[in-house]
Amino acid sequence: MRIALLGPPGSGKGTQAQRICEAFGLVHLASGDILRAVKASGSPLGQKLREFIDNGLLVPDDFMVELMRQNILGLSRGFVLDGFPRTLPQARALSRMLFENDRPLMLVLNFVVDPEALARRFAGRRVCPVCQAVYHVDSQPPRVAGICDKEGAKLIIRDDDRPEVVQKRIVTFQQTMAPIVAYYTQLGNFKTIDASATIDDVTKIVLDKIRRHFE
Ligand code: G5P
Ligand code: MG
Repeated sequence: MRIALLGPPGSGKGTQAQRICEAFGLVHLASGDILRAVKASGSPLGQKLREFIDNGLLVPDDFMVELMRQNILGLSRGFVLDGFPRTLPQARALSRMLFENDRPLMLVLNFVVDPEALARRFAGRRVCPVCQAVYHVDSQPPRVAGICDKEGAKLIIRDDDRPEVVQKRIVTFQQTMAPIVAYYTQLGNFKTIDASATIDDVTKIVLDKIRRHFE
């Protein structure tokens, strides 16, 4: 299976991608996680990326496509893309690179969440600085408050989850998503998911859609 998840910041792409990968034995490729790992390295490239990510701006397409190419083309298993593609040039470049390798994208799931639910998700999101696992203080709390279940590390609030940056990220999403949705609608294999419910309920909907698509 080769699947891509689209949806606004905070819509649950990362959370659901993790569950899809566990259910079907796929590799989770989250563009944001890959970028944050480079950012955290403190290298000159990491410093440069910080200027985009922490200000809610998109990293330039050419760089993004090359970074994801390096991560995607070495894979022998199926994958779930989370956060990529995010612009029409990225979507087209992805189609080209997968087509050249005879491994086209098989399904695109578009997560739609009402704005009030999104705001609640941002307000309570906490992440592990080591493994990037995602939690929510109410709906997906860790076993011990403030501590990652897997790493034992102290959970943090993402640098780009400050309200003013969240607002910018949502506007950026609204400005760039329509052409991608049109592109994948025209190609087919495009399904919309109402992702406003609880995490477990959304997982059921998502896994069910995937099973039906591939049966
Ligand atoms: P990212 O890292 O790709 P975004 O903005 O696309 O960031 P984000 O914020 O990571 O997306 P998400 O993954 O969609 O959100 O959501 P999540 O973290 O799983 O869930 C959010 C919260 O809601 C959590 O607390 C979770 O517990 C809860 N939750 C999840 N699912 C559900 C549910 O079903 N129900 C309920 N009730 N709760 C739920 O990108 C970051 C930056 O990197 C750069 C850009 O600068 C970007 O701003 N970047 C790129 N730039 C250019 N091109 C690209 N392709 C780029 N990719 C990243
Ligand atoms: Mg994410």
